Amino acid sequence: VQHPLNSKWTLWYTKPAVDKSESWSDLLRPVTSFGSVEEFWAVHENVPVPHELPLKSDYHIFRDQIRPEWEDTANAKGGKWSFQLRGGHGDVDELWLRALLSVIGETIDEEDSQINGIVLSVRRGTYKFALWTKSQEKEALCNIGARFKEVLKLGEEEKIEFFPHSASTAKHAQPAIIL
Ligand code: M7G
Repeated sequence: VQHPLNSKWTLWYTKPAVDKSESWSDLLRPVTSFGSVEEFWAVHENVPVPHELPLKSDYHIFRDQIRPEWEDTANAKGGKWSFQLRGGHGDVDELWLRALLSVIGETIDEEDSQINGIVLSVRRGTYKFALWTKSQEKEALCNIGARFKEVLKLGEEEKIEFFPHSASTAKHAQPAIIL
């Protein structure tokens, strides 16, 4: 018996560039899709966990038919709640799994979800978690952000930041909201 998820989801992977000639679109690839709890666990057991990923790689889990890019029409008017887990601070594998389950289990926002996907970026000295939303409706964003902090087990003093995708090409984008 399979337990269907609300949506079908696709796991994408960005591999690290080996030289500067490789563009973003050369590096980003869909890996696999899943539509049930059982299929999710089968995928999870067969891909590397975050601490095994190479520097400059990303995982992206997005609803089917949405590409993990600012340009996708589903993302264009939205943005991302971003959290940086710095070295030696918490267990990245456990937090990523918690975050993932909250997204595919739709426990972050109940009806009419604002969430399009979630991204993990492996960078020098830090793991970045980013929850991508389809709009920038302030009240909804603040509720989602508060839930995201619970899922990541963050204390009062630890901050998450919301960045509209419209600002993502700016050199030093400032967060629109800090929670
Ligand atoms: P990042 O992974 O968001 O930031 O983007 P970081 O590596 O500084 O942590 C890195 C680079 O990847 C960007 O400067 C873009 O060149 C490219 N890139 C990332 N995203 C999410 C997109 C996207 O959605 N669309 C396009 N066209 N390029 C992107």
